[in-house]
Amino acid sequence: MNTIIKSGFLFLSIFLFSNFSAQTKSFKAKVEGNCGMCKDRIEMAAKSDKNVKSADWSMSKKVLTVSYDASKTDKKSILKSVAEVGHDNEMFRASDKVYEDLDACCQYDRPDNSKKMAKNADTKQVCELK
Ligand SMILES: [Cu+2]
Repeated sequence: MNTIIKSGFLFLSIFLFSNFSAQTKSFKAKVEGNCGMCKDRIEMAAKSDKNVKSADWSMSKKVLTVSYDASKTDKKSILKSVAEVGHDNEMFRASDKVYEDLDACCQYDRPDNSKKMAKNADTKQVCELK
């Protein structure tokens, strides 16, 4: 009887622990882009983080919805990966070089982020928008 209770507690604590350690959260973020190729590129970039469970970019709304393990990664790091492949978003601006290397159909109208950009922002690098 005692062992059954003990193993029951053990099972319960493992169950609770695994539930606590995997904190699935989600966010929506504005991400610039144009076409189906952009959609693939944006979603691939988000999913390159293995702690991202799902990523879906809406072409009509220009909004990326991500669900991720909040104990291992965060919105900032995911959106940085998205900017690194050329897509400006609400937290980061892609480098001019990467943007210019996108296919012509993917070169979305760039939002004017000049006011938000750091003064000495290097256009060869991803820039965090303040
Ligand atoms: Cu595109």
